[in-house]
Amino acid sequence: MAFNTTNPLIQVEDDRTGLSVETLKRALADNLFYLQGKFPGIATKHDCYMALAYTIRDRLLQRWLNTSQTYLNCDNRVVVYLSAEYLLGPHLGNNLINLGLWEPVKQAVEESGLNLEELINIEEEPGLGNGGLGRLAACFMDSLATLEIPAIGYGIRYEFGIFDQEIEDGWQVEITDKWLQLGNPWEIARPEAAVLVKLGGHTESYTDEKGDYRVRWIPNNLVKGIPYDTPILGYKVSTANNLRLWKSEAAESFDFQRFNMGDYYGAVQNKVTSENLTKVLYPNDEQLQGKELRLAQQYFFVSCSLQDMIRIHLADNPSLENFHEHFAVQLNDTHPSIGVAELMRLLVDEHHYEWGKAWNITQATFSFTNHTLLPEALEKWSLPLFSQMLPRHLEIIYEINQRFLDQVRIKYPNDGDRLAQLSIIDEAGEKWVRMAYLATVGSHAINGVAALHSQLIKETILKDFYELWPEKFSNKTNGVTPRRWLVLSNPRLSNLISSRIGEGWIKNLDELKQLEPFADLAGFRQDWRQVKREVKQDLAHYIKAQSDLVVNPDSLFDVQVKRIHEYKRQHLNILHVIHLYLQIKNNPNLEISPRTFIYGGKAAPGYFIAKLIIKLINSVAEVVNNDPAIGDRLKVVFLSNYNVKFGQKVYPAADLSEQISTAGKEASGTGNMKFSMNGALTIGTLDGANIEIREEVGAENFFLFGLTTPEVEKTLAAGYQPWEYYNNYPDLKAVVDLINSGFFSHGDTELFRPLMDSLFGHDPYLVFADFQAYVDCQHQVGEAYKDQENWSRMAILNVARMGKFSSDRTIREYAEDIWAIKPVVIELEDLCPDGQ
Ligand code: GPW
Repeated sequence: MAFNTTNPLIQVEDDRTGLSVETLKRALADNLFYLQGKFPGIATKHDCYMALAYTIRDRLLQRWLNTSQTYLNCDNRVVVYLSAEYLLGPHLGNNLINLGLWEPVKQAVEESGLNLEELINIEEEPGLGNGGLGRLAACFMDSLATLEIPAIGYGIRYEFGIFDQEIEDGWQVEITDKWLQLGNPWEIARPEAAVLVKLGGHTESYTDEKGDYRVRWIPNNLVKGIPYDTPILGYKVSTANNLRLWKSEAAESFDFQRFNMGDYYGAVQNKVTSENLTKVLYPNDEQLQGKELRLAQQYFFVSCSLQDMIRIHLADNPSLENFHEHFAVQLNDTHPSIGVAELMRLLVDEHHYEWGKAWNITQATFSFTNHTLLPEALEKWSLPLFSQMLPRHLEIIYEINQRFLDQVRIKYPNDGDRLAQLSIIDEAGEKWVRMAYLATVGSHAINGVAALHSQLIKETILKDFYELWPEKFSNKTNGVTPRRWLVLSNPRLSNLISSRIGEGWIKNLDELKQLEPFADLAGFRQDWRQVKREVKQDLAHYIKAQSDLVVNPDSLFDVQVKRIHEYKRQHLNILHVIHLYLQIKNNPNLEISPRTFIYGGKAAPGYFIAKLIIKLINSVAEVVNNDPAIGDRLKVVFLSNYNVKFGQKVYPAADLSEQISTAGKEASGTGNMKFSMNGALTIGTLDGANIEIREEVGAENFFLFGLTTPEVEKTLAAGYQPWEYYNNYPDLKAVVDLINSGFFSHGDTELFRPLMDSLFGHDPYLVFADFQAYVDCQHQVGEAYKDQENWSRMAILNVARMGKFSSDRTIREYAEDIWAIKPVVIELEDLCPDGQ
């Protein structure tokens, strides 16, 4: 056997690194036998998937090791992304794309009598996030690696990720996600790098040998954090950054201590508590629950990560004085913001830095991204809960707050109101720790995720902070990775694009601009429609398999996929469906563009109205889909268990992207970008990144409707009267009356009452106020779709103008403006240049 590996110094069998089809086939068979313990004859599809996954992992290990070695050997700055969520999606297909191995692997798999697509589909996706925030973290990890930026992602290895959704009798049912059940070939546990995290107890002051006043924290529980590492490959570069996720375990020594004192129950109880810490992801998107376990999760992963960084730093630095030069730490919303107090504790209590010095290091280390203005999502922890779990951190936060407010006092003497408004501790009634304030005070940079949102941050939730430090605030409009969201998910369109403008756009999305002239070529538009038609056909097959519904691939695919939320207004969408239904019923010969309405999204298990919206959609579907008078002019389908995997099927097949949140409520949105990148046109409000998408693609290629943010505010301030809209707009009245009559609920007039009550009673999302504008705009959409040539033209221009919305652009902006970091090229050849 030859030893021609890519690394001449590491002699391993070429079976593990070779890239020829023959070698890949042999590796597949070997892994099936040696790792899965199966012969081909008795192997399950999952065994084959595992064998293939290990085959690919072998071929990326060199990149992974070289990357971490390179980062250790040189004194580079490293970006640390701290996020409680990473919604990664399946790894296999993405890794094949990024390694450039799709073709040989496909051939090897086929020659082994298997089907690559089928194996890729078997992978259980790591659903370690709720929605946009977690998916953004995953896109950022992809872009960081592709841009060859040294980066570590830290997070939580939830044993149970976001629940699986099933629909029973139209209602959402939650099923436990068991993504780890059959093993995870992409992670490597590193028990040797475990760390200990304290919880609870009390603090004591003492004087050290030098006579200095110090505080020590005597916890009543100790938890062990075990890191699990997953490689994140860049696209066609040698960089493979590390995603390090922490799993909690009981710290045995602590148990023994208790056990010896006779507290057997207490010892076992602590073990249970410790192991529960990372069991399950809280399934609430943008809804604070205030649960103790959630705070423990946040503190646990942040403490593990900071301790890990300190260990890495001290391995080749004499002190922590230059810690902030080594690490730029980005806080993904407030979920990891306890890190500000934790780094202070580590520096002051454990490494004996003087407060002022520690504070400078801390502020220079952290920067903070806010992702929402919704009041119910702004994290605050009750003081009693906080002090019970993190007594030392509360003391530190008091000290941070006092010193901060002293500064404010100097700048604004005699302004008690301002002090109360800026205080990290909310003392108006019940006392709370305001985490966005802690993050803001502890960071040198604060950003929002789209232009409008960044502006609103400065005018609303962080207004007083903006007045203090205007220079800290900036905008970083979100983006998405074109590797997963175009190359992997839409190979047909990707190939069509590349056939005309080459493959440069995959790494430099601005190159899509070169497509613009093709919009005027009838032949290209024809090819474009052909691709869209095939992709829609694929989705139609999927819909048939999942819900036994036949949909027409020539109908307009009108899609809304995202978490179910009142502010995202899935109910506005279904009201329009009912309106169209009534139009046809009242005018049986009405010629409308046939439409297929596709919905997908999970509701937080405790969010009753969101679950009722799902029930309404399914109830309308049942009636509309089975009414012979409608034929195939309208079909409505709610596809269950919307996740990354399903997103990859649905974005490419959409004609129309529903981005209809109440203006001012959706911080950015990222689904809007994925749709547009795949050639869907948008119907949307002037909210979040919709505004910038419209600016890029041109107002004439975007269906705009609805109140603007100032109009929303004005309407609410004037005392919004939903009844007036109901009385003044006959189309709205007809739709609402039909629901209330029990038409969609087998005569039950009570079923949808809570939803109707909220729309009539207290609706901060102004559904009725935007109804008529939405219906009118949808009418224009339907008319526009009749002109297929022009529709294709608009779709091509949408794609051609999406360059801005690559997460590569976003990451470049963070790298330049906030992190001050440069790429480091990883060489595959010299892992150990000195032969160490
Ligand atoms: F509340 N987002 C989310 F700000 O998906 F933390 N979950 C969340 O818990 C929050 C925000 C949080 C989303 C925003 O809703 C969306 O507009 C944005 O595009 C996305 O975060 C990424 O920035």
